[in-house]
Amino acid sequence: MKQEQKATTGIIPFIILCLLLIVGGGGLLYFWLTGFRIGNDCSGDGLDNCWSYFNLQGQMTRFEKDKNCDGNIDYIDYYKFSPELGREYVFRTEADLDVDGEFETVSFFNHSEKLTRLERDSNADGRADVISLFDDPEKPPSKVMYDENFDGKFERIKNRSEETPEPETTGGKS
Ligand SMILES: [Ca+2]
Ligand SMILES: [Ca+2]
Ligand SMILES: [Ca+2]
Ligand SMILES: [Ca+2]
Repeated sequence: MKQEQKATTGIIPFIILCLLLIVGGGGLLYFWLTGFRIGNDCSGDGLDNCWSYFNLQGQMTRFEKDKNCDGNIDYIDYYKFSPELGREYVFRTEADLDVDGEFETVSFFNHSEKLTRLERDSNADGRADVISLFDDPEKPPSKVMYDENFDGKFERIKNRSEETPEPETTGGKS
């Protein structure tokens, strides 16, 4: 009987230790998944309206901003660490330019943080309907695709090089 009691009392600290490990591990997992964030007052009104997110390695993963200070985030930069560059770089930006709560404008950047692709959801159905591709950010887009009837298919495609109209094709030799 006495031996049994001893065994039980010995098990309780072990259970507590396990629980602490689970809670601590859960906390670490939470930080690993969500990272930690630092708020900043970018507008000078005394309230935080910019937030930087970091992962456990201390690398920046996201930067959020409430540009018009209405309490809702309307601009997000996504960062990725590049071992070649030895630092984080912005590879994607989402913006709610018309501040209606929907991030309708998405920009994609290459390793040199140059714009390569711009997507716009103009009818707020959650699907991009104008896609612009850039080979040189200094120049107008090399290709623009339009989904004018919002069915998910891009029926109109405009190439920058297509300044001259395509030669007319005839239905066949007569
Ligand atoms: Ca806002
Ligand atoms: Ca919007
Ligand atoms: Ca759309
Ligand atoms: Ca379409």
